Amino acid sequence: MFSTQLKSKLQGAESVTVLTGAGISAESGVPTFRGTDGIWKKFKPEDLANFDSFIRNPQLVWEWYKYRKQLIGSIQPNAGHIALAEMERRFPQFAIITQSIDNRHQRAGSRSIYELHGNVERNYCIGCGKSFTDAEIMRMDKAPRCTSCGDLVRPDVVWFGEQLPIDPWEKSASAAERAEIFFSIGTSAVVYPAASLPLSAKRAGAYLVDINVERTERSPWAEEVLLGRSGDILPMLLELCRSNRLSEHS
Ligand code: BV8
Ligand code: ZN
Repeated sequence: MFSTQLKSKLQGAESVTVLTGAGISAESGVPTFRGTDGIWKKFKPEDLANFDSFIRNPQLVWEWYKYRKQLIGSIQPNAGHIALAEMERRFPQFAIITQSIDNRHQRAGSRSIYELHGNVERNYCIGCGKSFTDAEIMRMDKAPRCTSCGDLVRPDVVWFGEQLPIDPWEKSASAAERAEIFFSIGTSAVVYPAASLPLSAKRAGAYLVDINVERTERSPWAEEVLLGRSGDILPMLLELCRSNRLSEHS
């Protein structure tokens, strides 16, 4: 299944970078955005995940996010998340850039994570920035209001038309530049600027691997396309990474 080139790279690479999308959590039961079971099917991105819609109809947008918070809260990291958390310990430099907002990489034990599109477990007031936990939010009515200034509270996620958080973006861009191997996992690669990262990694000399159940926009650029579920493929890739690497370095 894996080329000898990838096998030798996994044995010797110093720096590996991973970009994950909604597909990494599909096997945990979280519907993806554009796949066959995609959550966008029922809704349209422009209707829900943007600031103007939120101001116009906060109840509807909060209904969608409360549904997703409940769904996400109940799911476990899958074998793919867990393999990535272990893989991080096998390389001197390893970073996960995620478009997912479900916090499952953290739950699986990964540490070096850059959240490009925020995290649905965090919420903040659009007026004074005060943060609110999910427990507080779930107790509030349809469109949660700030207990300090009375303004609307929103989920701490990046909506369409909104700029990505500067710090995770900058760290992601340099993690792409320094990668010897760049894995693009479970993403349709249609949302920018995240979708540009595999290309900048490749331009900087990375060995680009696309892992997905189907070919994507990025597949033509990839040195290797691994077709299959990330929960099946990632544990097999982990087997190919030398286990005693970090002990040599520490
Ligand atoms: C910005 C958070 C500007 C919210 C999300 C026209 C052309 C190009 C770009 C644009 C354009 N018009 C507008 C834009 C910009 C826009 C954009 O890219 N739009 C796209 C749709 C064309 N981007 C933005 O607006 C971004 N901001 O550009 O700001 C700016 C600049 C300067 C100053 C001010 C402003 C902000 C984008 C962030 C939007 N927020 N999420 C929320 O989640 O509620 S995006 C959303 O899509 C999620 O984050 C998701 O992760 C992301 C990407 O989707 P994927 O992760 O790839 O998921 P998808 O379902 O598409 O694919 C899943 C894949 O998994 C599939 O390929 C499937 O086959 C595979 N799969 C399924 N099961 C498995 C699997 N693979 C492996 N194993 C499995 N088991
Ligand atoms: Zn406030």
